[in-house]
Amino acid sequence: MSLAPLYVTRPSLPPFEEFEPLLREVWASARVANGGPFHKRLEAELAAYLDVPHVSLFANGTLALLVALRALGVDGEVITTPYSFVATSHVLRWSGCTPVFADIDAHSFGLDPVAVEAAITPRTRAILPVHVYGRPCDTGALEMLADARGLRLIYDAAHAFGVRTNGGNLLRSGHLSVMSFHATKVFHTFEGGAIVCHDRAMKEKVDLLKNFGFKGETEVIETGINAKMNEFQAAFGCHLLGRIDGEIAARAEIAQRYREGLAGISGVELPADMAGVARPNHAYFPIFVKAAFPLDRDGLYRHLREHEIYARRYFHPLISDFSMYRNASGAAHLPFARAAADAVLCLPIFAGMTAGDCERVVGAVRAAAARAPKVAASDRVVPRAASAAT
Ligand code: T4K
Repeated sequence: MSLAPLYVTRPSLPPFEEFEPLLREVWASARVANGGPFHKRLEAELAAYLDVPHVSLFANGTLALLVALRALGVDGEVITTPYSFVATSHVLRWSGCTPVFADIDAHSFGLDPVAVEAAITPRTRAILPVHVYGRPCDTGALEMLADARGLRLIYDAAHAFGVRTNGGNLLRSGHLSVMSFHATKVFHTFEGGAIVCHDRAMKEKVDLLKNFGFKGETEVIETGINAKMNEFQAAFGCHLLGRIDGEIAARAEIAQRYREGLAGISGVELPADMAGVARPNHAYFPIFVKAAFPLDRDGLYRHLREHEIYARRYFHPLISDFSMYRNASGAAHLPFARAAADAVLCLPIFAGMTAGDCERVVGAVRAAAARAPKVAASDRVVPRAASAAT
């Protein structure tokens, strides 16, 4: 009997009939783009939900990052992480900036402030860290560093929707935070993104930049771009936002089942909970496959695929290993990032996953764990040293 494929994630899509009235409302209004009523409503509702002063919606997170850099006038060198989705570095190159890689710390998987400080040169203008998997970076240390050295601090918060911390709001750190609302994210608008702004002046600037730089009907005052979210996406966002706490709670249940099911497997490490996080968002469920496991990480990845379980190696290869970044400053020495990239496997997690799905994944990992060390997987096992980057 063939099993249904189990993907690393599935977008939350509430029953279509529930969304249909909003869809009809947009259709009937004939206001489908350029800051219509749902766009305004979602910005306001997100600002309230996330407890931030202002939110500006975008067509996707990548464009939002580009606009954030432009809004802060960032040029020169920008210190960033190699352990992320490639968009984090690409936006720097698209903006004419020079990415400089610094290592991550092995707990948060975010930029290590000590490594960042060591990478600062007279040409450094900004720091672009990522809250990987929704795990907060050391925002206090990064903020102190940025302040002391007069640097812009822009957070790639693509994974951080709905994370609640004890004291202080993650999205209020730094100069700007940028979110992704891609279908693979905890909260999504199919494609989409947002910039969190701390004051009205910045919100106005960002709004202007995402709309070609128009101020009013006939004046253009910035070299803007078209990065606006449309009304269908915004309407869907309003709908999903009403259910988001339930979605995150469902993910928390899956995460707990995984933790119980995977406990005690030699060679499978789970990241420790982060102190100071009152509510994680369970955006991803990374495990780290270490030497004590009978298969290497790629062996387990393939073993799961044979069982129609499509785990993903987020983030392998490191961005600094892609050909266009290999010669970037800092790319040669990133030991913690490399160790994480070589061992990580993100297991399926999404709100619609059942307990049975979870058992299926745990069962497949346990079956692999029961194999004789480095033998049973025969020719499917790539020896550790020869593991191919894919
Ligand atoms: N910064 C960070 C740290 C990011 O992670 C990202 C995006 C960005 C910036 C840029 O934000 P955006 O411009 O994308 O808003 C995915 C996403 O495309 C990407 O948004 C995300 N990060 C990245 C981590 O993952 P892929 O190439 O791995 O996605 P894909 O198409 O292989 O999808 C993964 C699985 O999800 C599929 O196997 C099946 C499932 N899926 C996916 C889609 C799109 C569905 O079931 N339905 C769907 O519609 O990049």
